[in-house]
Amino acid sequence: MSVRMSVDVPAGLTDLLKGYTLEVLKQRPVDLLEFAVQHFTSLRERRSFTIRSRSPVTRGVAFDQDSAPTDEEEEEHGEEKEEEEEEEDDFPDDFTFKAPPPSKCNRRVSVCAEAYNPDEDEDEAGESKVIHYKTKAQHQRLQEACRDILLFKTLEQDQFAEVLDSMFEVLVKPHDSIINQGDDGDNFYVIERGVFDILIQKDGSSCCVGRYDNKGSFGELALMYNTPRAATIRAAQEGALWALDRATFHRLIVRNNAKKRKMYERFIESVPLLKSLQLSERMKIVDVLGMKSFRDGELIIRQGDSADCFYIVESGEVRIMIRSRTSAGQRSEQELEVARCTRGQYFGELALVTNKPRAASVYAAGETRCLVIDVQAFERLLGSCKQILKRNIWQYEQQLMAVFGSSVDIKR
Ligand code: 1OR
Ligand code: 1OR
Repeated sequence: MSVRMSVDVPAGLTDLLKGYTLEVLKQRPVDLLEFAVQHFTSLRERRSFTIRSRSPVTRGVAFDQDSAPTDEEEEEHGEEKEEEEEEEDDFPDDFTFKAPPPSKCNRRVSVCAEAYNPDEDEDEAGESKVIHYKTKAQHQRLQEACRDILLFKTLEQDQFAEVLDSMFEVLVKPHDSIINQGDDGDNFYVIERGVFDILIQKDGSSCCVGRYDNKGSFGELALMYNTPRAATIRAAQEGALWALDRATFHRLIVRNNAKKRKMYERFIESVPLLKSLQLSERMKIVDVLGMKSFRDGELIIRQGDSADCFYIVESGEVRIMIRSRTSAGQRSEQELEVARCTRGQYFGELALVTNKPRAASVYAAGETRCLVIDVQAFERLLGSCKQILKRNIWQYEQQLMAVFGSSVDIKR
């Protein structure tokens, strides 16, 4: 005999669970329980928060902007809605979740830089906007983490705002693998805090080739070139990341790269240091570089600081200044100009090649624009230029002797 049980499913429960499930499928968190805590906490905070954010999102964890009300509609129905919200479930009955555009994660094709044309990648990108609600504090932390991310530096302001809207927080515990070498790419990650090891599988064993220390970003390669993940990224301690999904990364970053290539192709070709590289290698440099502008006299590099990037002057000029120490160990007050770099010349390579602190301070002489490459990309992409860099470093030593004489010891 079969027994029928009648169970009352509380209103809103299905949508609540559906929302969580969708987010899990989209974001693929490492820790489901931790993610559930974050997800539902964020929902609860949102409910008790009168939302007046720049983006027109009023509810929902991530949904298509089209389904959100406009500012005018919000104004009109403002009071009414606040009352409604008091009594309402988390999701209204007519709320529809929009699944992210299908990813091509299961398509694992190796694409080299020349063959890949982001302009042709219309369908991959999709046009739907995904917005992840953030509290004010979260938004501030996200902005701070993204301030120096080179891939974002050449975006227009509204594109950058869209990127921020689309990002979501991922909390990690020690030993969590955020990315596994060989996997398909899902997200791009920006570090808010934490130390992350870069591991490469070599001859059957895993070798740590570098580390991110509380700043930077990773996971762009598999998304840009549709290749398997090139390295494993593992948390060395508890930390927090901000993730950008593959579709949004394509729509905003990869498309922007097509523009960047057009803008910088000729210039990069003319940089003597990069002459020996193949076109595809130069394009890979363009894909990951950022651009920074400096005002007259602005400090670009401070002597003694630790190094995380390398610069090429695009326009203007920089002054290389050295504060020496005498053999008695005294640091001289005065900085002495030892060199200048103009368009096409590079600086900031020395500390990356020698693994030592910055050997000099660098200031902008007039309005200056520089292309910037981070240390990981420098290691990855400029390995074959190292001979040239080393030869030029030897020239510094000679200059040094000529300027200060042999009695002066330059310490950083
Ligand atoms: P991804 O999508 O391939 C792994 O996923 C990420 O690790 C990769 O993007 C980069 O963002 C990041 N070689 C390859 N990938 C690296 C490297 C790297 N460093 C960081 N990533 N090398 C180490 C350079 C210090 C070269 C090793 C031979
Ligand atoms: P960095 O990473 O040490 C400062 O950051 C940059 O200034 C350095 O890389 C070089 O790119 C540049 N002559 C010319 N340029 C120099 C010199 C230098 N030192 C650093 N940079 N030196 C000769 C002085 C007459 C000093 C050599 C130690």
